[in-house]
Amino acid sequence: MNRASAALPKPALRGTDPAELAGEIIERLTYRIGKNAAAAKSHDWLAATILVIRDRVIDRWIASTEGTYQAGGKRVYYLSLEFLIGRLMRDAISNLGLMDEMREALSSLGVDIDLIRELEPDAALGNGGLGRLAACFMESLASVDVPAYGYGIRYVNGMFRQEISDGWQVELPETWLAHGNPWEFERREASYEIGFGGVVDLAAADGSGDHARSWKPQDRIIATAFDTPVVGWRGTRVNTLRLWTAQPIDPILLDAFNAGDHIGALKESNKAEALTRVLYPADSHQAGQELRLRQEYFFSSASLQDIVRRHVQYFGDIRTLPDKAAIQLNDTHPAVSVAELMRILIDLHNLDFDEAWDITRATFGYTNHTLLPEALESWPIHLFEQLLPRHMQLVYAINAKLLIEARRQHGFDDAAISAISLIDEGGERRVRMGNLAFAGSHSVNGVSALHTELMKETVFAGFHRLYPDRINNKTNGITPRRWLMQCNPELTTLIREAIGDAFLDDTEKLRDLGRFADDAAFREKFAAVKLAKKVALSNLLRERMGLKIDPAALFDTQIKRIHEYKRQLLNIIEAVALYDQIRSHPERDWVPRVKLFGGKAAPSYHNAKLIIKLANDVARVINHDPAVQGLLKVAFVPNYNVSLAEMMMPAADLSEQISTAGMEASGTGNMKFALNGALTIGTLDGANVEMRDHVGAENIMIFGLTADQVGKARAEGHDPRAIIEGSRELSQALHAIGGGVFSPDDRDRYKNLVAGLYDHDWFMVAADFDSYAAKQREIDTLWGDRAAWNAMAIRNVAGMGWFSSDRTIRQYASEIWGVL
Ligand code: B1N
Repeated sequence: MNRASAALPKPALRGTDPAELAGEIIERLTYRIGKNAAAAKSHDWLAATILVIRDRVIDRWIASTEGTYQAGGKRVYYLSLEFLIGRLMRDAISNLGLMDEMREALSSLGVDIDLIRELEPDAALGNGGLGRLAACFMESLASVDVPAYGYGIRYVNGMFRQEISDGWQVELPETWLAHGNPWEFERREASYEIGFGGVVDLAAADGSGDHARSWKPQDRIIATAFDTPVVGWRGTRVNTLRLWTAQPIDPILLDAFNAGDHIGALKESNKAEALTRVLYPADSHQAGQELRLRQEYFFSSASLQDIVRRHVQYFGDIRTLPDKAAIQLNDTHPAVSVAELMRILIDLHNLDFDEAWDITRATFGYTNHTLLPEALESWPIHLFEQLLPRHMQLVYAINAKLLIEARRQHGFDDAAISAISLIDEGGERRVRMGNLAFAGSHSVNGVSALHTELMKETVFAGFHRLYPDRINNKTNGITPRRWLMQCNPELTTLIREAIGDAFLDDTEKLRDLGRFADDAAFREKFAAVKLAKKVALSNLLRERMGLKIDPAALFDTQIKRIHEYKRQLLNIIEAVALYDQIRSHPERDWVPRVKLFGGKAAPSYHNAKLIIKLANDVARVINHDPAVQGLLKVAFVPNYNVSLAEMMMPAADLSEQISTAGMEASGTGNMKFALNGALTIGTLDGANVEMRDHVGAENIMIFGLTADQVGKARAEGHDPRAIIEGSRELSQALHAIGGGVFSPDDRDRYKNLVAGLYDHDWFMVAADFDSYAAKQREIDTLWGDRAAWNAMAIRNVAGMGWFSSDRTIRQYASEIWGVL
């Protein structure tokens, strides 16, 4: 049905008056939920409220989509296996500018919007920074008015819920869809067949026969789209996040069922269901199972088919694809898309290889998010070939073209050839997804200046020699809507009173706040906002975990995935050293501190889980020791997620960004803290380097080895044992931990963890300890001069405007995608 829509009636646009909103909420409650106000529970009010705000979103969604079709311009496609979105209601209300109206409407019905909004489950379809970045990017794409689609998987079980039991992490499934999801719309017409396995007809594939039938998959599955609208700031534009779910072609094998095989009859159903069931919970680590590769191909193929179908439908000629579509690969997880587009162009659209290759490279861009060797994706040839036989052929063909060019035109020797090859020949032969993504893209970017330089020097040095213009930097950013205006309306109001409203649309205007650092009255108000956020967090932690903390203490916070390179261990060891010092010198003027930790460990990551246990063991001992006099508290906050981050970022005084230099690609939590007025203690790693440039070196606490020094120490061999023995503080703390002072029930629990520091200390914990501890004592002193502290915090807020994801997206748009 394609009727001229102008001739058909249109719904009246929805109003924004509080009385009208209240009336509609009652209407939805009655006719959609089936309850009257007297019987309605909090979750019913939430559902009715979402339906009302959703209508306003839909009005703009349809307008945006119509506008895009009419303009016929280029669209951006962001392919990501993770979108860590969090709650959506406040985001939608706030971006539509209806917060006051909605609050009033609900309050006229006797409902507190702040209470019901907490009932919305987090959409946690991601692990950490990479997934949250994708969510910030979606919001910024809409805010800066770029027509864009996000493509991903509609996991039934997203990130696991973390419980802490006897100090250990326990993983439980989180069922965010259990009570339905009012934000999604199934699009039955957007359905594609995805094949796996089978054989390739060789005669057909070599260019002679019928291309379309060269691959005969053995298994087939249907991908169906679910669309979620993403509202930009001030509702300017609403884009689509399209998530795929898998369905069987035959839901039930009736022959089998009728023959009495009731379980076998559901085989296809179960297979399909398993595919989009669960998010792999490994962050910065390769998830090596076959199911993961199936997920990657499933969503890549569905997205590519959808993009190509849309293009051909509207523009007719597949050859103009790069003029109308920019596809960004969020890390290598969708890298098989490069081979999939080649297959579609060659096998289904009959293009020759070279032409298909030009189109492919002109269409794709690839963002790298990590250089950690254990996170670089590669798949065993046999697995790849068995699951995707046609794609395997294409990978070989691409490789041949690449390596011949490198050898003949650039004189690459054997070592240089093997470094850029799409096939890793060391040991079991594997397909290197990073090299495939690099070769198949016209742009390859890192996520901070330092990370991008390291890409050129290390993992992609060979490719950089071959294509010196391809690698570029796009420093990450965060959306100031969620990470300032929504999570900290109090600070937002204070800033508006000081410098006006311009920063709401252009965060670089926050610069104007800098002059208020010297204004004593403003500093007082700024400190009052911070204290209010600390009180709110203290209340939450008391309710949730029975934790009692003093809001007047220095809140020292490290929240992020648990990973050895992020060095939560360094922070814990320093807590132990401080504990020793407080006990030895109770007469000194110690600064009351609360050390807060939060974060999830990959379920199979032994040391990360042990570090969680250690934080809890250390917390138990320190928090119960009367000799500490409450001057130091340590707490591990369970189930860190987006919603908890929204409470913890605004309440922090000190932000811990202490990764081993050269290992954190960017970090984005670092930006959220500083934007909310925390000072940073950090290494010169990732985006910390650029944060220092923007807030001023005198307003950030930098310590430790540089990336160059870490590289040298590792290359030349360093002696952690000598370092430890040379530091009284460190050796005492390690002695206590390793000897079982914090684990009397199992004295050897941390023996190996500590032995690792003496033996190799890959993450330079020992090497950086003294400089870290000294910096912490400087921080104690600074805290004593609260005027100076607050002035620095204000200068941090003032300097963070550049780290808006609007800026990042504008750079992608103009420098990579050719839109804007
Ligand atoms: O991506 C973030 C960066 O800010 C962080 O520094 C970086 O660690 C993070 C495999 C990853 N890199 N790689 C991953 C996640 C899941 C997975 O299965 C790798 N995450 C990052 C945004 O740029």
